[in-house]
Amino acid sequence: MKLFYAPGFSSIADHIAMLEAELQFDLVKVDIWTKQIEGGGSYTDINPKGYVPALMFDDGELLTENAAILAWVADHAPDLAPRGELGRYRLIEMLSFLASEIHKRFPIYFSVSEDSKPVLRDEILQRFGLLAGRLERTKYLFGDSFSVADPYLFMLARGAGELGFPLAECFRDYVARIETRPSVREAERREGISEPSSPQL
Ligand SMILES: N[C@@H](CCC(=O)N[C@@H](CS)C(=O)NCC(=O)O)C(=O)O
Repeated sequence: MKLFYAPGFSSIADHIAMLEAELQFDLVKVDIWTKQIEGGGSYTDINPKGYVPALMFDDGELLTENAAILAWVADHAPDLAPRGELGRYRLIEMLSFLASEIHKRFPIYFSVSEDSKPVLRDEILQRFGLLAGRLERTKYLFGDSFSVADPYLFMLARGAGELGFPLAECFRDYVARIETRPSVREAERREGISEPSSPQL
C-alpha cells in the first residue's frame, strides 16, 4: 500500500501511526500547492479532494481523511486503540473531535484577516483545553498506552505551539514526550524534515 503525504503536514500523523503499527507501506510525496506527485502525475487524478493524507491499498482502493486512516490502522494494530467495550467508539469520538473541532479550524485561521485571528485562536485553545485534563493525569490521550489518536493531537499541538498559541504546559510536555518516540524520528527522517521550521497544519 501507499501513503500519499506532504512533508510535515497532517499526513505525518498517519505515517507515525503506520510505523508504530509496523505496517509495510511505500511513501508517495505530494506537492499540496501544485497537486503534483513526486515522480510525475496529478494527485487530483488519484484523490479528487486534493489534500493529504490518502492511503491506497494494493487493489487500488483509496482511503482518505485522517480519522478514517487512523481508525483503519487501529483495526490492524489493536494495541494502538483504547480498550474496553466502548474503546472503538471512544477512538472515533476522539478522532472526529481532533479533525472537525481542531484541525479544521487551522486552514480557516490561515485564511482570515488579522483581526479575526484572535477569535479563532481562542476557539482552538478552548478545544485544546477540553483535552488538558486527560494529559495532566496520563501520558497519552487514552491513558499510559499510545494510541493512533496521539500522533494526530501531537502534530496539532506542535503546530499550535509553533504559531505561538499559549497552550497549557501539559501540551508542551506531551509534544516533548511524543517527539522522543523512534516512530516520530523515523517519520521525520523519511519525510526529509529535521526540525519543523514553520507550522504545517
Ligand atoms: N479533512 C482532511 C483534511 C486534511 C488536510 O487539511 N490536509 C492538508 C494538509 S494538513 C492539505 O493537504 N491541504 C491542501 C489542500 O487542502 O489543498 C483530513 O482530516 O484528512
